[in-house]
Amino acid sequence: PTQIETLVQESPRVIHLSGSPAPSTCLDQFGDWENFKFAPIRESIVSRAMTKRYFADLDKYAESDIVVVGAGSAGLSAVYVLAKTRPDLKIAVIEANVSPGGGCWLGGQLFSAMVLRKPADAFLNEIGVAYDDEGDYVVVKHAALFMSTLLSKVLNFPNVKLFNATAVEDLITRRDPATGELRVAGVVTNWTLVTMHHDDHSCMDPNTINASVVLSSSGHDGPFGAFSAKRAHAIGGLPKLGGMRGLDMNTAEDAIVKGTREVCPGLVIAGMEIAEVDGSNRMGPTFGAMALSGVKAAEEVLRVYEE
Ligand code: AHZ
Repeated sequence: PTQIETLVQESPRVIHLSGSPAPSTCLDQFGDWENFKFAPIRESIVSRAMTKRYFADLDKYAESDIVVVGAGSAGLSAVYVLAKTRPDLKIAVIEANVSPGGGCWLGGQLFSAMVLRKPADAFLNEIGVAYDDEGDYVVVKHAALFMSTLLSKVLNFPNVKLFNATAVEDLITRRDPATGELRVAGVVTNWTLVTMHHDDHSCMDPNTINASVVLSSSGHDGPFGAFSAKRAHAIGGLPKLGGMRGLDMNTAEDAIVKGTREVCPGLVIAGMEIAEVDGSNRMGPTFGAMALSGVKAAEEVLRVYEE
């Protein structure tokens, strides 16, 4: 049997259907629905429960060790490795969309399954996602299973804060007075809806986060994508942009992982954003390179951080 078939055969529900005792669930704590009542609440308590934590996080993460731009598959894979390896580092993740996860909630053409070429199966084993082993590649039954598992791990780390609905709209930079070299030293952020309306509203000042290293994984070019690559190029931190090329699965995935690196001092780029920098191909609906670009990016970020 495949791994998934084995899991299904061993699942408690199947054992229950075949006559064994039902597994214990939270259902055991309910049952008297006639007398059911929630604990009391006042509306202001709910507001304060959210806002005091959010503002404490804004205060805490204004000085971060690492800022990650974009909570897609590459960025979150990197955050997983970083947060697990270095629980002492503060990692702020900035995601423009309301929902984190980027472009990998579904497989190609909105089909469910997610394909990852080997050796990316090692990352699935690490985060505990089951798959069918098809030889040179593996298949997760639903891409959302991969993303939701990864998100649940990442969000459980105490040293990670996800600021979603928040766009990075500029880079903080320093120029070395002696060499003239540009160094990325953090990010400028704003609510995404504000960022989208700078042209028709005035005086909407941004926020800032200082960091030792910025990891950008904002995806391929689009209304928001490839943000840091394009901005670094515009301000002289990157000599040229290659522009993402057409689809070629075989070459694209190796190129993305190999190309994942510090592209200018203080700025590491991972995932499809690196295709914009290097002029490498896209790969379409196969996700091994995103996971392993994230793993390599974590290594690069720590190398830069420790310099
Ligand atoms: O919302 C974006 C997405 O969730 C977010 N993002 C982009 N610009 C941002 C900004 N500030 C904050 N300025 C920003 N967030 O970055 C995330 C990128 O996720 P993604 O899944 O698009 O990128 P990835 O490189 O992790 O994975 C790309 C996977 C591929 S390959 C491919 C193809 O070959 O056609 N298409 C996709 C989606």
